[in-house]
Amino acid sequence: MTSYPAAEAFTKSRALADWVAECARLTRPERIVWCDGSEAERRRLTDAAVAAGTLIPLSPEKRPGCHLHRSNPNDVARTEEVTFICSPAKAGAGVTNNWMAPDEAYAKLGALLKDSMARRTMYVIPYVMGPLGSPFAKVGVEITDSVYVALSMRIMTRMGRPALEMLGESADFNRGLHCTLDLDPRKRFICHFPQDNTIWSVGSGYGGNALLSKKCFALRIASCLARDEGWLAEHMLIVGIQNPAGETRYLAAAFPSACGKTNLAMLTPPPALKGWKIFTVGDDIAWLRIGPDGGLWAINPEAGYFGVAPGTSMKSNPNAMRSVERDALFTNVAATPDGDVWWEGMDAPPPNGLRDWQGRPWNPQSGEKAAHPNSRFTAPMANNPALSPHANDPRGVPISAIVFGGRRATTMPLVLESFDWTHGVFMGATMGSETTAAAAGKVGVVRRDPMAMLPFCGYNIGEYLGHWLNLGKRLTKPPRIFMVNWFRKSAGGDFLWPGFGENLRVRKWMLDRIHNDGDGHRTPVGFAPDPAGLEIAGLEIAPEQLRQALAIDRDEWRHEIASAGEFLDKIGPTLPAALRERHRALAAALG
Ligand code: OXD
Ligand code: MN
Repeated sequence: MTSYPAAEAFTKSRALADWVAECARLTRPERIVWCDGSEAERRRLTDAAVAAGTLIPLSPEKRPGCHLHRSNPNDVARTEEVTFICSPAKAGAGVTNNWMAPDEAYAKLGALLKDSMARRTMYVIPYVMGPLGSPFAKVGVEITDSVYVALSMRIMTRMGRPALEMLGESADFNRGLHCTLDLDPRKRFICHFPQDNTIWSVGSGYGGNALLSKKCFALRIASCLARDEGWLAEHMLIVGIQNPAGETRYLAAAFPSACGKTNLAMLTPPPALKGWKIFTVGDDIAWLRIGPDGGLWAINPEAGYFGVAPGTSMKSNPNAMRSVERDALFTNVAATPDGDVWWEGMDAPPPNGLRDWQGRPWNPQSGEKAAHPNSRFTAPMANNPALSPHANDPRGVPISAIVFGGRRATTMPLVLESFDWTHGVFMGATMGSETTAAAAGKVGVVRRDPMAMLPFCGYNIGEYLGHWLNLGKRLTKPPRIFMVNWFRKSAGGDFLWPGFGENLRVRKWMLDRIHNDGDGHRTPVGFAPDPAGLEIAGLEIAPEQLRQALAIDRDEWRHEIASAGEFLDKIGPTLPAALRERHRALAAALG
């Protein structure tokens, strides 16, 4: 008979003690470890992970406090096809989610979880999403058999004792049960039970599937809590922009994966825009609430970055490179012989003697990537030189503008401002990104991804859009809503806009529109900048190229609105009538 430490030594919450005991009865771990978030615990867990071969220490000179993790090659990304919303009724999950009946999911995963932690350690990880003391903040507890998850949660959340203090005697916490099992993909399921504030995840150790604080809690479950409590949980970065006069305004921006969200959150201003500064509040998730002033306020619920490594360099994102200099965890990147890491798109050419993400000797003739295309870094946000002084502010930051963006080679101009909140919601609801040449045979096909939440909205997408519209009615000082596209191409296939740090020029236009009545003209599809209204001093761009980047082509837009309409049709009866109406009006305006 196994004896476990008494839960009362760690928590005053009867509900938490009971739930941990229930999970232990189901999974039968050899040991239970309650994580306190201390430095001593970090050392203990790291030593255990190194001894087990889960983590490989990197050079203390080159990457102090950093480790490399190699995952099972079959377990390298989020698995949307086995991710389920287990709401009581199928309609609750809507057309964009997979649904499984809650009883069926509990039974199916319960059978897999039975005795699954035998001869293993169960880590109990209490954590807070949001700044400590913030009215936005929420407690979660993840139970896992993975030391990699425990160490990652330490970076990504405010983990340990503060969470138990915040919870006190309450039963109000997210219950996340995770077990790696044997990583057989046939036994991989990520199930969400919004009605129970519960997540069960089995068969994967990958970040988005296994760090339950992130996509599972802070987006899928939190979007349901937000619907019920009157706020928003969004797949958005939050960034502060300080002008030369020292005034800082904040934007929240939603982009689908692989559209440069982390880069935009950490952008370095171009030399020509002297005196401008950028501050990162968050790079992936925003929780937004109506503030006492009637405006929208946002926090980043996370405490770290789980960023895509390939393509990150001193040129594309120096602040990210600085963030991974120490105390970072790398997953599935390549390893150099002197204990450093490497990935495609890093500044230096690949050194000799490289090992690829699976630990195999690699050279440029190997014919495969050295780092997995979805290899990641996990780094504390405190490492970011551009971290906002308000990243830990319990009040959050006031949002001046919401930005939606995708990867579009055609149609979408560099920037557009919506006519009003409802039109902005329409823009977000119908936003899309084009598939790239990598997705066989489907170049240029637009995948609609409403508010970049397609894989992350925990309930019916039509109701979600209705929730956005209702929230707008309660805002007396609503942020303005914009749409951007950094990826438009010329007929010859070249990008029309230089991107990266130069994107600050577009944000400057937005802020001018909001705060100084900046220039812009009305088009059938939104307000657009006059070419002279966009600050281009110090930028080498031919007037014709800029004209093309900003152009609104009626034929392209007729096609766009028809295709957006097909998507709205798929949502079915829960689609708010106001969005259907906007669609009709736009189609009519385009003739
Ligand atoms: C994502 C991520 O997949 O942030 O969007 O990891
Ligand atoms: Mn993301």
